Amino acid sequence: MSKENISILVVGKPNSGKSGFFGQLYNRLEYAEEGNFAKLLKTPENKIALDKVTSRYAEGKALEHTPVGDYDKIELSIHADQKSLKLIYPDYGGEQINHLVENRRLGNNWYSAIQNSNEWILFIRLSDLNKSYDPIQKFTKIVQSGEQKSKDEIEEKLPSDQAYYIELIQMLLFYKEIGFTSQISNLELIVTLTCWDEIENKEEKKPNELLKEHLPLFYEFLIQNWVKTSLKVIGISSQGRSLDKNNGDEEYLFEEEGFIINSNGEKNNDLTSILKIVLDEN
Ligand SMILES: Nc1nc2c(ncn2[C@@H]2O[C@H](COP(=O)(O)OP(=O)(O)OP(=O)(O)O)[C@@H](O)[C@H]2O)c(=O)[nH]1
Ligand SMILES: [Mg+2]
Repeated sequence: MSKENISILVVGKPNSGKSGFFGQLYNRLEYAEEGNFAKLLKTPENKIALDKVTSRYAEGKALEHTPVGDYDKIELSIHADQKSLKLIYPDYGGEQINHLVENRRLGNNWYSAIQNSNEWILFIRLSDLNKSYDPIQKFTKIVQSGEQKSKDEIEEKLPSDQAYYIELIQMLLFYKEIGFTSQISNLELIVTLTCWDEIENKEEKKPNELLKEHLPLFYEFLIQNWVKTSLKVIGISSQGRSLDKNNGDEEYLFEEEGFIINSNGEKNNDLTSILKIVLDEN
């Protein structure tokens, strides 16, 4: 793929760390330090969501869920290694992504964001897997509500995380009008394991090994359908560590927190180095 005019679409379920990532990346780009890999090209038109992140982190507090329909689209125009990149996040709260998988429907804004993108970043928070589709929880709810359903009917409504992500990618590819006749090489996919700080038993493991361990079917789906060089798996922790929603941590310095783990498992404290990965420069 030509690495000019890169337009990256960031996609992730609710609670996967999207707002935190954009807020922290924006801060690093805006107040770029000397050695940082990338800089902000222009101030984004819509900064409300980004400023909200900064003010929560300034108080040392965890972020609130992005209300559905609260924002339009966040777009960061970036300059990195003499190239222009655009990072796009159609932010309506991650429910829009659930909506796409559950109803196979997509709003117009999403449609054009998918059409105009030539690179995707998919956020997956491993520590959050199975929560929204926890079979026991759903079964308990059905029993409590007194609904009479057969076992098959119940199981039908329980897409596993693996099925969810496969379906999501298939839906996005459908709207991008890319088929499976040959392995995909013209659309780069960066699977990003978010909130890396809270992943357990990760010592010595590379991001792709963790993805394979936690979502083996989805991993297999990806490596079968993507050309090796167009698929990357990395890790990120934009917040750096856990915070509480109500009790602010006075010692938390958001300017110094956050890191990236590249596909070789190497850590970099410069959050803007994610763009180095996008540009295939590490
Ligand atoms: N431990 C840890 N927590 C994080 C990190 N990034 C975000 N969080 C927390 O995880 C929760 C979800 O993060 P958000 O960035 O709001 O996630 P989102 O994808 O925007 O979620 P929606 O707005 O619901 O779609 C918040 O409480 C954050 O404070 C991280 O790197 N590490
Ligand atoms: Mg959000």
